[in-house]
Amino acid sequence: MLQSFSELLQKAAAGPAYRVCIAAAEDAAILAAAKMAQERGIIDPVLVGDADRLRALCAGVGLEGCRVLPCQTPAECAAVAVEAVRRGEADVLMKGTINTSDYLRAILNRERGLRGGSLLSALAVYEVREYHKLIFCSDSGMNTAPGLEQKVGILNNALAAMRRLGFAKPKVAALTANEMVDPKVPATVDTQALARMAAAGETLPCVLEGPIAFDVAFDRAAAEHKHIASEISGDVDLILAPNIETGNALGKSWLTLNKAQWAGVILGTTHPVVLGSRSDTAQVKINSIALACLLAREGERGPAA
Ligand code: COD
Repeated sequence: MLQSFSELLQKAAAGPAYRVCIAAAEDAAILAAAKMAQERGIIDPVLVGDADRLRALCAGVGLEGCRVLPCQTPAECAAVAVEAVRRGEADVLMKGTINTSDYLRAILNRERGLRGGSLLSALAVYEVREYHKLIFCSDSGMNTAPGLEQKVGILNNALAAMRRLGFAKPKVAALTANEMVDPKVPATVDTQALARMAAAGETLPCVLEGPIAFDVAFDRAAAEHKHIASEISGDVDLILAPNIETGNALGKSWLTLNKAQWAGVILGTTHPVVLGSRSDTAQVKINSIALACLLAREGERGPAA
């Protein structure tokens, strides 16, 4: 079971170098991350963007020997990078200095995208100092207001990815504002349905509780105080967010106020896809690259038993 980002980087470095195609790569932090990942033997970067600017920026960070695919606009960069992955000229797609929605639209393109035939979803992983293990969270980056069917897809995508990382039966908090099922609060009805489906074995294996509020999910004393019997309280692996705002704000609060680290990927695609934020540090970008590469490698080994 993956415990930390340092372990993630070690594991990714122990495997083959993947050709990572970066859409709109003209950014010093991205190229610094690409160089770090190249030096560790994790990736062989392919850069998409303005060739002159890329050459100057690569010289600035000491990144050498990369293939460059010249492009001008961010939308063009996304399309060219996706096409390079589709043609087998790269193994992994990575977001550069491009708006997330534009990047996702290139991936979702029916004829020329990387759709895998089912729901695509974003998975984020956080290393928060005050918590004893990694926290996975989905979906805080792609599906904005998922209904029950989409939530099942988001859950199964996350569980399949976590399985590849050694989590056989993750503890899942299907997050809401409290523990009461109330028809006027649709998220509580959805989480109750999800808990029933998980208990009946209708999802990939997990221990899912919901509706459950954040304090009960992460603080056993809060659960005891509220007289809530919980198998997951204080030991959650995965947060299933009711909507994009909740997951996104939760993650960003850890990053800004707790100096947490994170990694982000898109799941359900035909090829591994890195999803990060333009404001991420080089260290965070390399975490995301390593996560996508490790998931790719474990996926090539076939589904976990
Ligand atoms: N999985 C599979 N197919 C999908 C998905 C999905 N998650 N989302 C949309 N589709 C398909 C639809 O079925 C349809 O065929 C086509 O794609 C277009 O669907 P729309 O019209 O709903 O999609 P768009 O293009 O308007 O928006 C899709 C985005 C993913 C771009 C949009 O939902 C979005 O911007 N999401 C939030 C991104 C974001 O801001 N993240 C936070 C910052 S990290």
